[in-house]
Amino acid sequence: MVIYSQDTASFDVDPQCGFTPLCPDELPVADGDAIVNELNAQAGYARLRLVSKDCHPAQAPWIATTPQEILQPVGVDYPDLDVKWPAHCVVGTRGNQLIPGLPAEQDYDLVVEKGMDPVKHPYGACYHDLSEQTSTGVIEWLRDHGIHCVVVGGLATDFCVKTTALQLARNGFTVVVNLAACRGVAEESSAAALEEMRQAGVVLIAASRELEAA
Ligand code: VGL
Repeated sequence: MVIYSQDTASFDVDPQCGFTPLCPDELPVADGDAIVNELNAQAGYARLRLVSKDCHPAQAPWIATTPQEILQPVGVDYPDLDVKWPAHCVVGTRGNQLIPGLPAEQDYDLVVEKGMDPVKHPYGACYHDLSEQTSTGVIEWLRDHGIHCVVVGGLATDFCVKTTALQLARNGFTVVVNLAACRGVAEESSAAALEEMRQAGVVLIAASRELEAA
């Protein structure tokens, strides 16, 4: 795939220790820390590089207190929450930090924080809520910077990467998901995510070697 770096951004979606085996008590995605080289490689094709971060509070209604609660619905009292998850990526903890080997936060062109509000647990990086009412500013920022194409990688394929890619595609960007720069929570939902992204017009590539600079 030919990439015009001038109008392309590389988007590292939630590449945080809390989604890797480095933090086994959080939400470890198998091999989640193995995405670093591919994220760094895809960024070489883009003029701008941004990163999103889950920045969760230590206590929230969506946090499962027992393993049995994981993936159970939070309940009707919280219209902007869906299911429960283990606590992860809490501000001020190691889980919140970027995976070692990625740039320091200040070296990204934009850092997008999400998930701070305890009654909201968004997956996509473009909106602060599941209902997509409140923008995080990513879409506006990309437009303001003349970006038309976004190369996406990160964690996890079946949740935050998928939702972010779909949001960008719906907003008119050409979206390329670099599968070598992603890992999923579960096999079945990751396969379904790939299909959903493909149907939305997202381009799936196996690895950054499929990119060609122009
Ligand atoms: C994620 C599940 C729960 C993700 C975040 O980053 O994909 N998945 N919270």
